[in-house]
Amino acid sequence: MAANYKIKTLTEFIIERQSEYPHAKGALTRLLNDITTAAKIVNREINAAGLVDILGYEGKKNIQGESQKKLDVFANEQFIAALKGGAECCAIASEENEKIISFENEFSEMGKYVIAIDPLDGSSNIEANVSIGTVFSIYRRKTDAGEGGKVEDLLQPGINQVAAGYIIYGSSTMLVYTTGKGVNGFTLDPSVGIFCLSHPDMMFPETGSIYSINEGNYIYLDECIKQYIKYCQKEDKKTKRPYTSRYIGSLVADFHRNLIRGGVFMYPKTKKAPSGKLRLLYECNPIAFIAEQAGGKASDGFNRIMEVEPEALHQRSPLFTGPISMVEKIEEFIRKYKE
Ligand code: P6P
Repeated sequence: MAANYKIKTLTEFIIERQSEYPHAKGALTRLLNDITTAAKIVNREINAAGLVDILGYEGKKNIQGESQKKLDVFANEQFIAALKGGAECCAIASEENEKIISFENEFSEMGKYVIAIDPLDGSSNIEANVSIGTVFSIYRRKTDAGEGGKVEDLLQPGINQVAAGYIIYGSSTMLVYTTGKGVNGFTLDPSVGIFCLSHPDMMFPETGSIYSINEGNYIYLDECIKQYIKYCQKEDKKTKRPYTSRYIGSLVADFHRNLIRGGVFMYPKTKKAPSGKLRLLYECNPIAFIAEQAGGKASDGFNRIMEVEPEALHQRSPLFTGPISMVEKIEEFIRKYKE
């Protein structure tokens, strides 16, 4: 007799929680549905990428000066199209575009939300078949409705996020998101194209034994981070050290593994990247919102990531995120060995 259990779909889950957001009147629900619609299309192409000629470089460079892979461009186009057509969003800041994309049509101009998005983070891993991801933040617009969104609608501190999430395109495709009342994970059933609740109420373990950093940057790191890495590698039965080093070079994949198994992710400033590498708006802030809602912490080494006031769309920030105790230990080293 098959277990008679009820799978909860993302749509059912959002509707069930709708009562927690009376002011949203379904708009947030529609926004999240727009995002997951685009994610399903991107997922299909990623899974097919090995089969069709969609790998390889589009021949252009994005505003980061990085060669754009066709999937980057494709993913960016899908999320922009879905959000533009959804009429809830009046502007987007995307990693792939230097300026904001303001939606100037009669429906979108009445949209109350703006989105910061990295449509396909870690895309340099595509041909290595390593998990990659989409990362997004949702904010309420600050400017009055009636025209397309403005850059000031996007330059908001992370504490103003209404929702944030990531989609990880891996051995299974998952959506993990928060609206400020916990973190929930949904796994895509590709046979029917439905995201089903698979990881309710996700929380970091109290502490962890994984540290994630690109140790290839060792010679470019500040002394405090070198000392912390040595701390991780020292034996101590009480704190389960030496820790295990796990780093895949794809933020969403590294963060997701650490959220599930307990570990700290670090992308500090280096001599090569004096402000860190990761982008505040569409990488650090959404990850920070999820981390905090999962009982963890996200800092730039000195400040809570979500309290940093953005000054530019693509500004970078150092990022340390994971269980509170692990992030605080790093901050202790940063204070102790500050140069
Ligand atoms: P590095 C991918 O390019 C990315 O933006 C993040 O997904 C990832 O965490 C980081 O860069 C990896 O950078 O310098 O270690 O290769």
